[in-house]
Amino acid sequence: MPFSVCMRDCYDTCAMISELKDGKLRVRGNPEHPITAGFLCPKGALLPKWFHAEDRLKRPLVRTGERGSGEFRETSWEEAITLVAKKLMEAIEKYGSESVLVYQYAGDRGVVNYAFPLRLFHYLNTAMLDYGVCDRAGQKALKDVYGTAVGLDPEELKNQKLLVYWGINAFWTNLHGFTFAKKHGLEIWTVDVVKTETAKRSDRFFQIRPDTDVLLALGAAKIIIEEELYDKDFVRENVYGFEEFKNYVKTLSLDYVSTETGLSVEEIGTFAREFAEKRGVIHIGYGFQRSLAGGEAVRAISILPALVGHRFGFIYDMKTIDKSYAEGAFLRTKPAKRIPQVKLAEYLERGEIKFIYIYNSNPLASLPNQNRLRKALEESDVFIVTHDIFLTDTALYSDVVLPANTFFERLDIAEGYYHRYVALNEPVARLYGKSNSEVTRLLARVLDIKNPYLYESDEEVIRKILELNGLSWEEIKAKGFVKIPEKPRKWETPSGKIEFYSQRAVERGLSPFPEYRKFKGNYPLRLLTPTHRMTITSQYHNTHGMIDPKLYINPTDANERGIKDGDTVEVFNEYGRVRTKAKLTEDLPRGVVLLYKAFWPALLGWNANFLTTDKTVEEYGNGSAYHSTWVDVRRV
Ligand SMILES: Nc1nc2c(c(=O)[nH]1)N[C@H]1C(S)=C(S)[C@@H](COP(=O)(O)OP(=O)(O)OC[C@H]3O[C@@H](n4cnc5c(=O)[nH]c(N)nc54)[C@H](O)[C@@H]3O)O[C@H]1N2
Ligand SMILES: Nc1nc2c(c(=O)[nH]1)N[C@H]1C(S)=C(S)[C@@H](COP(=O)(O)OP(=O)(O)OC[C@H]3O[C@@H](n4cnc5c(=O)[nH]c(N)nc54)[C@H](O)[C@@H]3O)O[C@H]1N2
Ligand SMILES: [Mo]
Repeated sequence: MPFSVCMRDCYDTCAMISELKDGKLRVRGNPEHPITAGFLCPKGALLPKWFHAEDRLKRPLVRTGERGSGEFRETSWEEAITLVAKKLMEAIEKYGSESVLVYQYAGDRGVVNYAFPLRLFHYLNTAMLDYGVCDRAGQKALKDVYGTAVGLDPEELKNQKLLVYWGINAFWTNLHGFTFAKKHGLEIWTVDVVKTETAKRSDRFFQIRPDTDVLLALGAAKIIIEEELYDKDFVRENVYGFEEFKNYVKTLSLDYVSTETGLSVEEIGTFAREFAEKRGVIHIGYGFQRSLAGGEAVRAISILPALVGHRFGFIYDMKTIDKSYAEGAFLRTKPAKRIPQVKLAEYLERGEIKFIYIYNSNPLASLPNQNRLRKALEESDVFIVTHDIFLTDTALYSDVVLPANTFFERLDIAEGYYHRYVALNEPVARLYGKSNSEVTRLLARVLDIKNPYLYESDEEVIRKILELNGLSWEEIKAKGFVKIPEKPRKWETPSGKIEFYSQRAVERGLSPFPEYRKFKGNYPLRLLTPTHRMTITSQYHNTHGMIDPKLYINPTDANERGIKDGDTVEVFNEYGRVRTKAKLTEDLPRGVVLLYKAFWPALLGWNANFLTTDKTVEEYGNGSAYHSTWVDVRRV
């Protein structure tokens, strides 16, 4: 039976075994996989529903009505590709190659499927995307301190006592990691603003105010240092700037930390002392670093495991294989113009983009400040091509829509961002559409490009990637997955040590030590828009249908506004307004409201991103700041 890999943008990237029985797809987890361990999450179990969905796109579409009206005519692949090629060349001839942008992201984690189309755009020297929606600020922050965002191999958790989930709702977003930690008897703590399902299943929960993570981390570091609970030998040998850091936290008042975080001095003390005693490791989430305070917070948090003697005592992003061959940047003859992902609207407004090719992504659901983005698209003369499995909001705004197939219909490999395995994905059956690499080859042919790199087969690319990374094709064919071996590594910082005093941060004009900064919006309530249990960003809304569009609000905030459970409310700010039903809950502190992220506006009439800010964390690589959004709510 074919091996499959769940290719969603998810920590776990589950190894599966699939079969087609009486024309129906069946999937189950591959029991041999050490982390994903033969069981699927509630979304993964419904993958056959997604695969067989009736609303899958079957034929290419060409727009006939106003942009966004949803009026299209069906056409042949030949006509669609010829039109795309013609418009692409027109844009290049008239406005230059940098007027063309390829916009792709997280829809599918297959190495070939994700990267191969980029070869064409590199070959044409087009503008490329500078990814910033997801984990950018944390990536940069960890590079500042450790020189890498690749931390602890989670299998090492077997030898640990305490795991802190800091700003991650692992029970929903990293179920196999959560189960693995529980199975190996680790004590689990959660630090979050919201009493999440992970918090409810943890041994301790530290509920803190938004943006104050940096203070909790610095306060805990102060106690660990001043009570001499840290690993002195390790720190002496391996830390750069310890004495300066010690002086920096000396001036910090724990009463101030307590007032700001909302935790008592006693709780902060418990955190620090038990963390040191149990030599804790920290899984640093992605959610909370998508805020203006996110980069500084990750920098501060990452110091704690080093204080207690861990070389890489954090988990963040395990992406470890080199995939650059698949992407083929070597085909360029000019350095790439990079467009910050969250600033797409700004570039459209300035008329810098005339042709945009979108695949693996649904920016008209997932990008912030949708009102601005949609207006920019409506008012610009950009030609939009979207390659997707479904008629998403982004597809609805396109000039040409190309049907994609699913990962059950092609060969690929994928790695996770939580564990150190690469898994094989074999085709099970073919229903509709074409893969991302197939469309690339078609386009290259119509454009009459002769370069052989644009015609390599999926298997050739996969074999080459495995070879370049020292991994075996035979082993992956036999078992369905291979482990990426861990080599001994040093910290890739300017000093070669763990930098409590960060030289890279200083170079970017930041303080050498993480700083607490207060942010204030124009409205009284902080809006958080985290992940939902049954979707992956916008995916599965249309197929699984199990979404939750309610506005969650603390009862006191609700009472002050005369809002009762189930009332219809309007949520509004400077970016937009949306209407939905209110749900009162003590799981949220006062001053914080919550909407789950990025459902399909085309199905719901709105989503959270009609309210979110498109500001970026500039000093941390233009990372997104979705969570730095403020709103007010009124009953209607
Ligand atoms: N408010 C708010 N918004 C957020 C976030 C948040 O925390 N709050 N989180 C952000 C984060 S972390 C991320 S990563 C982004 C993700 O945002 P996106 O990159 O837009 O991700 P998805 O919504 O998963 O959309 C992926 C699309 O790819 C399509 N697709 C799947 N497989 C294939 C394939 O094989 N080929 C092709 N051509 N298409 C395919 C799917 O049908 C889907 O429409 O969203 C961000 N948006
Ligand atoms: N079920 C499901 N799984 C997913 C996804 C999905 O959409 N659904 N998306 C995938 C993607 S693209 C990503 S990037 C990952 C994200 O995975 P997670 O990191 O788990 O992402 P989030 O749910 O966005 O945020 C985690 C937590 O951060 C908290 N938070 C917000 N602000 C603060 C703060 O100031 N301080 C602290 N300490 N906490 C704060 C939120 O309350 C939330 O519980 O998940 C992946 N897995
Ligand atoms: Mo993400």
